[in-house]
This record gives sequence, structure tokens and C-alpha cells, in this order.
Amino acid sequence: MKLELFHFDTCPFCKMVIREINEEGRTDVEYHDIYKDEASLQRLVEVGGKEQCPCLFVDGKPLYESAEIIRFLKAHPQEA
Ligand SMILES: N[C@@H](CCC(=O)N[C@@H](CS)C(=O)NCC(=O)O)C(=O)O
Repeated sequence: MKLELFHFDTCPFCKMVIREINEEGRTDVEYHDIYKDEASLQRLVEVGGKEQCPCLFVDGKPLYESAEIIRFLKAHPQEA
């Protein structure tokens, strides 16, 4: 399962998701800062349909809403 988090530095909802990732000790999430990488912003808008962060791409499919993302991460621990 490929996990990619679209985020930016000053986004409090992104920070909640990143805290969860760190607390779980996950190393399986690839980060894309949408304001440091124009291609990431374009991909988020093209695939997700909006610029809202955080957004977790799960095998390329967008999942918005920090609470939903955290729920998903808890339900899908990092695979060995
Ligand atoms: N309910 C959402 C709120 C997310 C949100 O408001 N994100 C802001 C940044 S902190 C954003 O991306 N705003 C731009 C937009 O929605 O287009 C969540 O919990 O993830």
C-alpha cells in the first residue's frame, strides 16, 4: 500500500496527522509539501479536486479530512 501525505508547514490539521504518523513510528508515508513543490500542488488539485490539506493518497486515491486520515492510519498499521 502506497501512502503519500500532501501537507504544508503552517497547517494545523496537517500537524495533527503528522503527529499521529510520528507517534505510530511509521516510515511508510511519503511527504509532499504543496508549497515547496509545485508539481505536488498540481497533482493534489488534479487528482483530489481541491487544494485542501491534509490529504492522504492511498495507492493514488485521495482521502481528505484529518480525522478520517487518522482513523485510516490507526486501522492500517505499517506493514512489516
Ligand atoms: N476539516 C478539515 C480542515 C482542513 C483545512 O481547513 N485545511 C486548510 C489548511 S489548515 C486548507 O487546506 N485550506 C485550503 C482549502 O480548503 O482550500 C480537516 O480536518 O482536515
